[in-house]
Amino acid sequence: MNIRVIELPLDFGANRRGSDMGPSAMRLAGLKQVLTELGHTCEESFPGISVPAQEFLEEGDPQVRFLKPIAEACTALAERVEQAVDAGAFPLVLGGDHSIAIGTLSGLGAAYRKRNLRWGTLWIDAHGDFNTPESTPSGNIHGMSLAIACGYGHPDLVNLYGKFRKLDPANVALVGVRDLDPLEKVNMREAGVTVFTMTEVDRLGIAETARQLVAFFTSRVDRLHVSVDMDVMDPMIAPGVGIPLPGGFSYREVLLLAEELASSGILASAELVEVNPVLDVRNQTARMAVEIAGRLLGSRVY
Ligand code: 4U7
Ligand code: MN
Ligand code: MN
Ligand code: MN
Repeated sequence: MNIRVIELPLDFGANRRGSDMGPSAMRLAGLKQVLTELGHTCEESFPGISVPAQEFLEEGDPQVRFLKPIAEACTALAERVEQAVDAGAFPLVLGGDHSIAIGTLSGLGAAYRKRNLRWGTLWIDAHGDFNTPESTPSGNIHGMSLAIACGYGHPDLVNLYGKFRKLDPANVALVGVRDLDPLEKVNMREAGVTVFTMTEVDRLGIAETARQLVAFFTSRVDRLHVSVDMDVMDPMIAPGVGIPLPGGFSYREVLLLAEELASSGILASAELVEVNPVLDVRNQTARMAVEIAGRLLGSRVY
């Protein structure tokens, strides 16, 4: 497969600084070597998208902080993601905080719409990222990105890259969820997304959860996008994230899930976000992210 690596080093969708260094940390952790050793070719989306540091920017509306620069950067990302799909490459997007998914999902939405392909998204995250400017307790856009792609939120972001709904919430599943805000929960129920909370993963076990997720997507869509927020992991394994929450995925659980998704036959793009080297210990969160990328792109020991 031809993998096109697309970076968006942006951290102002979140409260804590530092996830803008995520792409460098994942490269340092050997991303390219891992993918090339699996037999893939790796190309760069060049030139990169340049993002101003937070110090140079106006926060603007406190309910949608840094809306303008995020919209700008996400538009540039959407273009690159669409071009990658057009070129027949596998887009691998590196963040950045999770607000960058607005760009990724917009680009995918545009690319699949013109091909008349059904597509869905698996959101692997401790959070729902389903807030709106009305429901958000923080004003941070990384807590709104999935809602935006499904058509709920600030019009400048919902209509970014075209006035159409980028992603059908009926084709969205979340897994690993263990912290939702009260109104965010209401938004998610209204939209009708499918949720596997961490409690459900505990009950079913990860093998059965993965089986059900693969069945869900293969029965509904032609193409699957996977968005991995590293805070889904247990902080013992991945401490380098902005919002560490106890009780997350173990090392083996996330890798089994990734392998099952790889064998679904419909995985067509992926995104790794919220790696924060400032908060990390010896780059282990970036190394974990690279392992996940390797499994998503098909490593088998035997
Ligand atoms: B992430 C939060 F209030 N829900 O909206 C919010 F708890 O991309 C957190 O998943 C959002 O890391 C987390 O600010 C966004 C908060
Ligand atoms: Mn997230
Ligand atoms: Mn999260
Ligand atoms: Mn919360």
